[in-house]
Amino acid sequence: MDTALMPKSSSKTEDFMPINGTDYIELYVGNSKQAAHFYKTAFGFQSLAYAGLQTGLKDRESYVVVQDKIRLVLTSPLKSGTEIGEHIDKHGDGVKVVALWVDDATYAYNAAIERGAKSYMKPKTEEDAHGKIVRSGIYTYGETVHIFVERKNYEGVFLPGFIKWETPEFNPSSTGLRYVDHMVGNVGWNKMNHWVNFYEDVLGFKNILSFDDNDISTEYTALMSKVMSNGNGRIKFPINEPAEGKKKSQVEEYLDFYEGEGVQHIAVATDDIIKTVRDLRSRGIEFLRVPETYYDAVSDRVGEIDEDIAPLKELGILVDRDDEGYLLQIFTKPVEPRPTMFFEIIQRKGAQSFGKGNFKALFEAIEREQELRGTLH
Ligand code: TYF
Ligand code: FE
Repeated sequence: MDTALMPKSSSKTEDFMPINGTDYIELYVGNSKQAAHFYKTAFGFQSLAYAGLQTGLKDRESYVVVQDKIRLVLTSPLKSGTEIGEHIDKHGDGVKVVALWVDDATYAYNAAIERGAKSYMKPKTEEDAHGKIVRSGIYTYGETVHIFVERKNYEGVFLPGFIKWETPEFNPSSTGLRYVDHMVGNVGWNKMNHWVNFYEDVLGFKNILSFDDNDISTEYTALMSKVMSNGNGRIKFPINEPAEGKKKSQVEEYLDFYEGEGVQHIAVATDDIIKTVRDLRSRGIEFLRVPETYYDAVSDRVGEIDEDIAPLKELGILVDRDDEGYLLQIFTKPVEPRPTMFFEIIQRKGAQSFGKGNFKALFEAIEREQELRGTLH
């Protein structure tokens, strides 16, 4: 059949942008060597790959760390005046690339560009002794980009140009983090629907959940959020925008400090959140706390769960239930000086939602942090 003659509705029902999962997340940071050390020591990542002066690069150095399916690339410039350095000057440390694993990076790029995406990187083949990789890229919100990675003909450690990074004397154990569950973007005032349409039109994602300012508000602050998911559900991108309240929305605070739109949090999944959080705390990771009274009502709200309430209360882990099951989640404080990016640790026990029942307690905890740093006006 001539596909040009196919009605638009039928091409909309099929998944024109198959994505296998998150490939890697690249952060532009002031000191990639020390950042890699932090992600190993505090979060339990392992050394994976390196590219920099030793591999012939003159302008940048990247360290790649891995924990199960999660790969983080930490990149810093080696001189002034680079695009990376300018990104860091403007935004502080933050996520530049959310890389998506696809079977065909040339097709993915052409499909996205045809549907209106702005090009970041034309399809490019990179080769070494271990095979070849094709990568291409498009812009999303702010200066953030998506890079499509095709690795079906590659057996190397990460990407061509990278060498294995081995640190036989220092390999802190895993904290049980398994995969990227979702990644949240903060976008500008009244820009949520623009980016919802972008993910629908350009990548064929669907809006699976929406929260308005009535769902997500406390007495003082508010935001709105829509969750976008790809066809197989492996990629979930909630998009937040600030909303008016008596005081400054946490999303507006982010936009002020990041000086633009960007990734707000990376949610990583574990199979044993009590063990993971206990381990992370012992390694110096700081988490937001809800008041102890949160736990007085938790059993009535979520019913029977496998875990004892005592360790959840001790560690500050939150619980929520939906039609399909329940979830446990907790949020770190920002992991850089600016109150911008943070991590969520999540364990799903059937629930595919995002913890709506925790929003109020969580946002009040965030407000207490805003108050402490003097940004809750
Ligand atoms: O990803 C989510 O939707 C949840 C809740 O600023 C959430 O983790 C939403 C907005 C926000 C912090 C957490
Ligand atoms: Fe989240």
